[in-house]
Amino acid sequence: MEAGLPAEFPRLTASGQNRPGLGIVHLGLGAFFRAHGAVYIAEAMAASGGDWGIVGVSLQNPTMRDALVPQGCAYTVLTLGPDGDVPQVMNAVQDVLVARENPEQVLGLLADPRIRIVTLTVTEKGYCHEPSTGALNRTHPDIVHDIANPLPVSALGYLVRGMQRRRDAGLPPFTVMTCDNLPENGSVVRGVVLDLARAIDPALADWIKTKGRFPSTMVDRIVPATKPGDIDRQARMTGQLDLAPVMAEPFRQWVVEDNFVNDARPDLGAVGVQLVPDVTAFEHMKLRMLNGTHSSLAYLGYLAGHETISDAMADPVFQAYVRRLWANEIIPALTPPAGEDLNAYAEALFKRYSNPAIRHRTWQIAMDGSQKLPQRILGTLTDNLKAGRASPGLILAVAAWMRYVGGVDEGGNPIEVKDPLAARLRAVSDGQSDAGGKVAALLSLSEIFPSDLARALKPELTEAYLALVRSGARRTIEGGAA
Ligand code: CS2
Repeated sequence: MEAGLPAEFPRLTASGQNRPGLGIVHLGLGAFFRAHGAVYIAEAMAASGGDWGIVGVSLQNPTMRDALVPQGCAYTVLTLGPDGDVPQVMNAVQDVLVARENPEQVLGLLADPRIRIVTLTVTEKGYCHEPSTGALNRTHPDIVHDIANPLPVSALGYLVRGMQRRRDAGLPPFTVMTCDNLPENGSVVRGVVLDLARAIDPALADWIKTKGRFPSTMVDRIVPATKPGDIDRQARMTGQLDLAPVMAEPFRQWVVEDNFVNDARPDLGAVGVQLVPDVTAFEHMKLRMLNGTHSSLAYLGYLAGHETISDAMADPVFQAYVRRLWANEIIPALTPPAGEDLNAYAEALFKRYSNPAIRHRTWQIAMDGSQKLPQRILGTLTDNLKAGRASPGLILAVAAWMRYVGGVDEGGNPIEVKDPLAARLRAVSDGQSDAGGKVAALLSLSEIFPSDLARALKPELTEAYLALVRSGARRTIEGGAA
């Protein structure tokens, strides 16, 4: 047992009740899926039966397996609401594998006829695509590796080689259901899977194209990374030690395109999942209204010294800023999905962000900005430019990202920038001495910024960047420009 853990509590164990048969492999088992998709799937099995037990796969890191397997893969979801914390022990996960340790075992499982769905949360960068175009990055080292080797390293490699084994065994493909925050995420994963399959075996690409199903999904629940103190808190609350609890807000939503191989899926409709023919409008609403403002609050909030989103939301300057973003810049560029009122959605987000029990660090959300900005912020900026609508708040957010990736905060302290392009971003920014040069150099990264948008944004972005350097994030927002 690690030092400092509450050793007086017995370890959580899986309940003795009948466990479901296997049906799903999940690639990238982290906190989010365990508090979102896995909860819905467990509830769907409880409501309507079906064998949809989940095997989680970590691609690289054994930490999740090492925490979960000794406790029978059970874990606690602690819902942190205004009325207190509510623990719920989940038993839907049946096993956890580490792909890097045993790729053959993972491929064998993907070719198992019991597996009918592969779900994914591998974050934006896990799709090895160019965020601005959606095309597979054929020079990505993992993709170069997976084209040349039958034992893959990337999530996409596992999907393609898993499909290959199923085709060779005369089985139908599994449905690929991505749960990552990308627009038209089903089309994105379908596109990169087909690109990779074509490079490996063109006939396989045709087979996947005809028989494969890649439903798009909109996923939503705020689930900050579990912190060491959370383990202690969970143990004191339930009397059992869980080395992998997850902390989540009460709200959750899942909108799924009803498009599965042989219609085989858990009875998600029975537990509040919205099954629809087209998810696009829901994805745009969520990615722009939630994730777009999350990222804006993350960069500006971090620079202003706010550790979490709820800290930023306790600051009236940030409250007014986020309300202006929704009202003046984001909502006017959206088409509401059927049954949604965007003003009410914004009001609900305001309350969700303000929940002080959720300690969601601005630093965590600031991660991987190069992969997030296009769908969260740049799409709205493009639409606003076309409509002749001003976007001072979102432009300030992009300027704050530029400041942030420069790697030095407003007090002159280093920032630990986590991003697949971190080294390049830093070099590009350091290579220029003045604000105009830095902004222009960062805008020239075509995998993030389409060239038309870059050209149009440059003057205002340079102004905003200069204001951040001169006055700091909080005073710049307060000064009213944004
Ligand atoms: C956040 C999301 O970390 C981030 O970038 O914006 O994880 C966000 O909390 C979820 O998408 C909420 O559904």
